[in-house]
Amino acid sequence: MGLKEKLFEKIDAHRPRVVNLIKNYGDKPVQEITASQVISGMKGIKCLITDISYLDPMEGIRFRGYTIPEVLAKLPKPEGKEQPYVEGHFYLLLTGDLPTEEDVADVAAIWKSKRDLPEYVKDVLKALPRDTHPMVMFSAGILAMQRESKFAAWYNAGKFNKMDAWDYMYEDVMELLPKLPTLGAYIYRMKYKGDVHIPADPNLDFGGNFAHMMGIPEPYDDVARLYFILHSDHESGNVSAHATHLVASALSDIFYSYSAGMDGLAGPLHGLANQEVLKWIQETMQKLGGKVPTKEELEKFLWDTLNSGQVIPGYGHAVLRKTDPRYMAQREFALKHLPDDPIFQVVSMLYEVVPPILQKHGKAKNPWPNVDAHSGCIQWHYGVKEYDFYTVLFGIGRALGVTANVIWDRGLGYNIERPKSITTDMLEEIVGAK
Ligand code: HAX
Repeated sequence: MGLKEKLFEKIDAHRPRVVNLIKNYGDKPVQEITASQVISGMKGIKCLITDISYLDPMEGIRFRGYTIPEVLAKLPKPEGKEQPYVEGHFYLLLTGDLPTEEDVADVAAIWKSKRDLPEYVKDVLKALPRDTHPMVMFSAGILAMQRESKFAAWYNAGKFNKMDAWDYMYEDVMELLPKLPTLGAYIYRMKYKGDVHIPADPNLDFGGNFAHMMGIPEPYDDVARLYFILHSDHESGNVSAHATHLVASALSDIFYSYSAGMDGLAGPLHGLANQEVLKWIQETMQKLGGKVPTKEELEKFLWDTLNSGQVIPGYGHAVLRKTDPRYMAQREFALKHLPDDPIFQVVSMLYEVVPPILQKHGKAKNPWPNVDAHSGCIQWHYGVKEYDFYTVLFGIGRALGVTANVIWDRGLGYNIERPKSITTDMLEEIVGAK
């Protein structure tokens, strides 16, 4: 059975559960909400629903119920490669089932036929000043392709109905996803490599072809596969996933909605953390004599950082309470492929010395490293030294999860999002503050 047929079977089987919840349990309370949750970014409010991934505080992210080590072990891999096909991971996110080799080959065949960028997208990118941020280029390139949307054309033709909307959203997603590595590599080579481009290799998969178009040899193809899979989804309340879902809830197509998600990812509190960690490590090394510091030097530097009121970048997490498995997956890769890299050695030393210091410091609820403590170091090692580009890499990966979510949103007929706001006076009155 092809991906689309399988998906429809799953959506159709799921629909009665949503109807049952709304019809028979619609007025049951889910939780109590406090004033601080209302004021402080709605943290912990259970008001979104997704089956694509779930973030367990102790285990980290589970994709369709599978932990990261399970996903990396169970998904099919290209011959002779260490990391799985991105195509297979998308199949898993979308259907909830592990793909066979044949399923992966089907997705790969569809994606290969759709990965060329329209010429007008290149024109849009070229028209932007060359010092434009790569995330602006990425978002603009995606938005420019909106004219390709089958969902928008179908809606505009007056044919919209809730039962079929997933089909048009699916078609748009399958048009968009394979173009993202091409768009990312095009931006990279235009901006940083003298506008000299490398054509796609028809024999390569999503991750392999991205590495090829970036002009970076093996094992960067495995870095790309790993990176895209690790960043694919993190529940649906993070800014990029939520923004994509929110905009799509207005029945905007995937080009509008994913572009909006990328605008959120570009913010310093979201997708920028990986470059900030790398910058901090490099500045730390600089301050400590331009070499790998000793443990004692590093410990003193970390205490000075904390005592001056700053945080240790790459450590702590709003939900996780142990080492981020996305960090561990990258650490395993680095231990095998770049054990002597000086930046990795500092990353490793930090892993040893930061947690006990943060525990002694006593503030951070989670003293363990998050994904961003590691990712910049691997990119730098393979020659991607342009910090600003790192968020584009994150964005290509994030597309896999957020697009799967939006297809399901349409499949299950979820409504336009419209939470209620109140004034400060009203909140004060509700909680008895005046
Ligand atoms: N170093 C020093 N202090 C830290 C800390 C760290 N790495 N992490 C948390 N704390 C402090 C907080 O600043 C807070 O102090 P105050 O009470 O004085 O405000 C206290 O410990 C409690 O914070 P928390 O509840 O443990 O953590 P939050 O949920 O508030 O914040 C953050 C989570 C990830 C933002 C936080 O741990 C942090 O700033 N870490 C460093 C930056 C970083 O690594 N960001 C990347 C996050 C990964 C991610 O989600 N990417 O998308």
